[in-house]
Amino acid sequence: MSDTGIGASVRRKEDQRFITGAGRYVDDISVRGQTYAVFVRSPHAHATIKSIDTKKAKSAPGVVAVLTGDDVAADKIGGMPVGWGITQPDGTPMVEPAWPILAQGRVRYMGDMVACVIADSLAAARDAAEQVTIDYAPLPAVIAAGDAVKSNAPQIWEQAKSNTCFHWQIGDKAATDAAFKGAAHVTKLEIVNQRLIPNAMEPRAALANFDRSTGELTLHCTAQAPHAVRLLIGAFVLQQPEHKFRVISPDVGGGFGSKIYPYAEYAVLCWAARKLGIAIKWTAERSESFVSDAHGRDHVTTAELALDANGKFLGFRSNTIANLGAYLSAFAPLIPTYLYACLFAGQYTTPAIFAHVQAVFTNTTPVDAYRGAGRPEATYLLERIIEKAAKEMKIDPAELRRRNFIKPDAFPYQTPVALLYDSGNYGATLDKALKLVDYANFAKRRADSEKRGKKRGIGFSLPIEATGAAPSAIAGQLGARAGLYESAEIRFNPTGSVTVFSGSHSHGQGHATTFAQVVSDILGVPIENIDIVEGDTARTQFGMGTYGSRSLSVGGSAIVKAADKIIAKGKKIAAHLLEASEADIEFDHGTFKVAGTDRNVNIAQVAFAAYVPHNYPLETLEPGLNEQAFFDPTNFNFPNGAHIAEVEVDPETGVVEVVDFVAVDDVGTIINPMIVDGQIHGGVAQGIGQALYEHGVYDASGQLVAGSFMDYTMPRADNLPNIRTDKTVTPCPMNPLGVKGCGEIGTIGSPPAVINAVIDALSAYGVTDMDMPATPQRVWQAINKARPAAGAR
Ligand code: MCN
Repeated sequence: MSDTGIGASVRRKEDQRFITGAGRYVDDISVRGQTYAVFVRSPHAHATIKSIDTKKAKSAPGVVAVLTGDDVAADKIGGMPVGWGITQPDGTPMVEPAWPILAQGRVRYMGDMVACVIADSLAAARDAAEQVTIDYAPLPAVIAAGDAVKSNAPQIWEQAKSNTCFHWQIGDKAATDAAFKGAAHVTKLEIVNQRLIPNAMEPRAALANFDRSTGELTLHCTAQAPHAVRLLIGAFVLQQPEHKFRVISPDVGGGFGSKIYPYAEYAVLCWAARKLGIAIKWTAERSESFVSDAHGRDHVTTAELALDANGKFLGFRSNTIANLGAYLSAFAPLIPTYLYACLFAGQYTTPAIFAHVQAVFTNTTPVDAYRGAGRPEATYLLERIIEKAAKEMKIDPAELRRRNFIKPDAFPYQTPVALLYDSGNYGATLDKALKLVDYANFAKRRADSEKRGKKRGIGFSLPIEATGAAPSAIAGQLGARAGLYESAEIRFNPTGSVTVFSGSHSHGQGHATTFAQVVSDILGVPIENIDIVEGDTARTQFGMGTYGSRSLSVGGSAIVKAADKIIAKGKKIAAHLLEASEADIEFDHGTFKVAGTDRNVNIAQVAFAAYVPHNYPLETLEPGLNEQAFFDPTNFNFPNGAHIAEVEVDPETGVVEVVDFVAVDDVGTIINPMIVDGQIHGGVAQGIGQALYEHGVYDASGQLVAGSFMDYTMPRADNLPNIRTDKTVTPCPMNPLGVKGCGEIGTIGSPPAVINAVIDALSAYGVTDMDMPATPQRVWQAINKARPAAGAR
């Protein structure tokens, strides 16, 4: 292994820019004469718009335009598109209500956009926005998923009876019901997976610029998938031809899923810029982000696990109501369905599984992918119910899981819920985690905590996820309305340096470093001579972007394919230069050599010959050294892990401290161990945030009361333990690098580990259940409902 190749902890190339303030984010970009947009948003969760008076605002100083839903309708601008369709069990399609880019006649959540004010300064736009007078007739609102399906619930969409967007199910119901009949023990669980608000450090922003001379529209925006934004907004909303529409996503300060999909603000800016022939900029305020970035999670579920007398899982069944918010966001239908219930086998051999999901509209911000997207909800449900079963059956929780593992020789393993797992060694991963956390001495640590007046608990979670969002063919059968491959181009420059263009996009994951490591390792080019270009539809081939921890396994594999093509062409050039037969040319780390001799040329010389073809086989070969590739795998890949949390609870205050967290993960072959650890640390921090602190709370009328950092608690450094990591490596057979995704496993694994640990700590008080976030108030209330008998541990 070279010190910059695959497997090396190379320092992140991009960090010099970021930590010296040289990062270039959307808000850093300005064009001459640009104007500024401010959106007027609904203060009501649900209301009819009786009238909008824009007269005063239009005549305010500096105002260029004030646009409303009427203007959108007059210009025949389309609604926001949905990228995934669901077919219901009865064969009918899901309900897909129109989502106009500015509200028309009715608002359906607090923050719904009613008007856009454009002015020559931000201050003027803000002042004028206050002068838009909207007469609302408030309507009753429904907020909680469980309430949306009640017979007296306010109806949000005429066509969605009982506020239901779709019913969906997977698995064999009859076989699962039969499995329950033969069970020695059944564990039941009712859980809520609370609403989360993503809160990327950089708020969403956009700058739309229409060039009247070329008819080209350029949109700078904070996007994880710029080509998808161009396709969906260009083709479905604006009818702006793709060759006249450039989307650039420069540096992005975190996205966590919330910047995947196109947003209506971007569509409004593009439409207005084109209509008025100007440039318009918008940057979200933090309070605006709280109400307008898509939210995550928000499920209520009842589930049952059937076991035999030895703790073998016989069957699992569940019923979930998933909150979609007021409108159908681009990938919302996918999250509580295929990305969720298809993971219900976990790491186990459960033979019969049946899941039903009812997805409902409510008067809340639309819900879509948030780090893990469906998979944290699945793991939370499964790993909570397994831990509960272990406690009820008095079987050690690690042992119960071990009895049910899919064994290493069983791969590829077909689960009863559609997925075909690629590889894994779950027992080895658990063993490493148990050793790392020193499980054998937990009782001693618990006794030490007790002496300090603290209750200590340990909790397990063994996550598995499907990453590498791709196989286009499978995704298409399941409802995807776009391809899910990735693309790459490797362009040698004449003097041997390399520019790599990827259809993916980094927003903190370190692609500039890890992708360069892959290229350097394969082609033998020094890492400092390799640049990675992403995020610009005019520079890169059509690509699908970053989500579902796919960039390395799908995008990195496209890079490998392009590199293979470079080597193949390089061999032909080298054969000519070395006057040898192509079949005799070997390539090794940057050197083409005639087998069995010391005659060789390096890849930089080959590149030079390709661009200065004075001595070149022009009759059979084109000049240049520049190759493109697309990669579409045949399956997902399946990272998995064993996460163990230890917590201490102060029974006087209810405060929970995570005192230890161990994450052993199998993410296949590792390109950069330091970056993978960073991804897992960040993911675990986010999961601890969900377990203990974060909650997107609405009041009954639909006001987002957790709408600022004063009310929505993000985890801080002093809330986190020193997260300890280790790895098991079972290379993925589905891609040439053998890699699995690592960007989400921490977020998926950690919430159940922490909550299981909290419940374990409180077991002395008879506590068997705890909702997230386990706030001091919730914990204190749980303790004080059932004070332990004197003398109890
Ligand atoms: N990697 C590696 N070896 C592996 C797997 C990955 O070295 N076996 C490296 C990759 O080359 C890449 C990084 O680890 O540099 C993450 O790779 P991957 O798992 O392929 O995930 P993506 O790059 O596609 O990132 C997406 C993923 C998701 S879905 C969310 S959400 C998320 C996340 O990554 N959002 C993030 N991590 C984030 N990190 C930051 N800083 N900010 C976000 O918004």
